[in-house]
Amino acid sequence: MSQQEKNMGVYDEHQIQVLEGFEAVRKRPSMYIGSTGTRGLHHLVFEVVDNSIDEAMAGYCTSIHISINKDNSVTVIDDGRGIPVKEHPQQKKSALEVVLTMLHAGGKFGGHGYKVAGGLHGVGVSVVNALSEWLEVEVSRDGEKYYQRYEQGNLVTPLQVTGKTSRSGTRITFKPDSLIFEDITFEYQVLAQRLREQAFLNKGIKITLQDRRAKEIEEQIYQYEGGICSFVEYLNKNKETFPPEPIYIEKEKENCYVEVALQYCTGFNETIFSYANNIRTQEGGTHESAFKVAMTRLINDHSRRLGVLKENQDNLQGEDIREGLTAIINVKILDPQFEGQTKTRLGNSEVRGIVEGVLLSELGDLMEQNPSMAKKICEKALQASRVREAARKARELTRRKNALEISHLPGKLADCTSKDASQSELFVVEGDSAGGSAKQGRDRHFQAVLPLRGKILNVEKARLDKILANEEIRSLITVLGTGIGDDFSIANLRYHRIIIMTDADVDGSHIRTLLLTFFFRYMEPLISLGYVYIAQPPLLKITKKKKTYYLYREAELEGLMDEIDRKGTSIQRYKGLGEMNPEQLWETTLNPESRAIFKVDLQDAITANNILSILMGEKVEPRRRYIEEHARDVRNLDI
Ligand code: 0RA
Repeated sequence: MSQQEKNMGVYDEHQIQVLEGFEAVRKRPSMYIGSTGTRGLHHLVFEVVDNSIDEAMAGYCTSIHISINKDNSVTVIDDGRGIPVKEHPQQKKSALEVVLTMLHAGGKFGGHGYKVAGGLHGVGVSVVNALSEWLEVEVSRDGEKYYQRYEQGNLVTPLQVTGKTSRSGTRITFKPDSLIFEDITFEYQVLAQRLREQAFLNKGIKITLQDRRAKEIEEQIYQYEGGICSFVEYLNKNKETFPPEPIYIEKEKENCYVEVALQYCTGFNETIFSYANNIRTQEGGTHESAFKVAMTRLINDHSRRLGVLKENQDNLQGEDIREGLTAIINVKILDPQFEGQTKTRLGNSEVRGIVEGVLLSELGDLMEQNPSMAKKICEKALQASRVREAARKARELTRRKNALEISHLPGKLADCTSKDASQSELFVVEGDSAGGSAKQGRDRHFQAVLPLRGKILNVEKARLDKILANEEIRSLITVLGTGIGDDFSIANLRYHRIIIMTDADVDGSHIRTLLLTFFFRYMEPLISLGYVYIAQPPLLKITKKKKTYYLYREAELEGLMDEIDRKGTSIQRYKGLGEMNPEQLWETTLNPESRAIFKVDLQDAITANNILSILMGEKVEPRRRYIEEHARDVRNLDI
């Protein structure tokens, strides 16, 4: 960032705008952080870290350190400017206190510099403060160290000078309030994943994540000089790729920073992640569509020029050009507008022309300088267009068939009586015997069961025409009612909960992964709109006299045995769903009152993408290694 822009973004106490107090936050936490479950809990950390990242984007912070402490409190340390501490002119208290106690105060709405403040985050550190049992802040600024402590958002230790310092920065430690959150246990992987992503998006920044809860401290450092190029390499880790190094473009134009990295794989899938001000724009937007438009134009122009496309041939289509493409589009703008159902579509119209212009000139130059690479891309797109034509014919065939079959859903489906999709659940069950128990055990008013025989086709490796020829996939598509790919329509979805129910073993994980791959590739909105769930059947049943306990994790056994007297207990280990009778299945896995199910979260799409390509891709060695490493910890295969 230029010096001029740095100056433009100089904040002081005066610019902090105060909007309102925060009593409401503790009453209705979900309004501010989405939920009081795991997602909301981790959101607290991201909220604080986002502020540090803002400092980095403004050019003042190079390093962020996050630690999960023994008591489940979290410490975030950065070397930014430090939150201002002087008296706020209107509020008559220190700016630090304003930032920590007033909603939306923090200079974020001052309109200077690229800010994370988006539709999802940017509620402010004050919300973290309000939802913490306690929070301590230490600011290093102007040669001094300052300290404050809050409890449930109330100031208990007013601003103190605690010493001298030659550095600057902010250190915040907070402990989530267990009165607010269902469970205050942080998950290392959830934090790791998003912090890694942030490190990719802000090249050079050093993000350290430390877990101090175990005897041996776990620590990982995320720092990528290659930025989003490293991100593309990470996504393509186990794939065959070209060109050998991702293509990289970076330009700042009219207060808009544009950065794109891309690389092709020999496979068929399109993996495009776009971001605006470090927020993943799941629903795309002007930056992403500009990227697609520019790519389509460039590849068509070059295909003509290089003679790959003859005069009498039609233009290549966007989807052909993007087959096998992995790309990251990262823009940073002053005033991002987020739109759409999940507020993850960038709406700023000025971005369209800027991104398109940058790509046409920069990527155009690169392709001209490297005609052999350009030719390879053009030829791959041409090949894709030929196959698309073949697949279209195959699809028309299935569509016609479906039209005939629509009146009778597949015979193995045990449908529910309710016709109200919002009330209905579909259990997709591994194997006929478990399917039988589920059919008997369910509440047929709102629960439908579709048993799947054996493993469904590996959709990562197969093309559309083959996928559609597969019996299990076809019945799944018919039962869900939505269609797939471009024909997908959420309005026709017949169940608002699709619950994948597989055994708690490696085979079960595999089937679950296959199903998720299929949803992820061909019915993505099902996942992003939160309709897909994973059932968690118990591993163990402990009986003592008349009492029954179901355990979902091996690790819980010891705790339970310490609690109850070991004498006279019997332990049953479930090898599969098939071993449960209908009543047990109802109690543990079907009954909404007592079952454990997880919503599948597309925030994990990046992890999913990697796990999927490891498990399903062409290279055998990483798959073997992955399965060996995770065979004992089946939960890790959850996506
Ligand atoms: C308000 C104004 C300024 C910085 C910050 C807040 C700030 C907040 C956090 C939260 C974690 N780390 C942070 N670092 C900075 C601008 C400061 C200035 O003008 O000097």
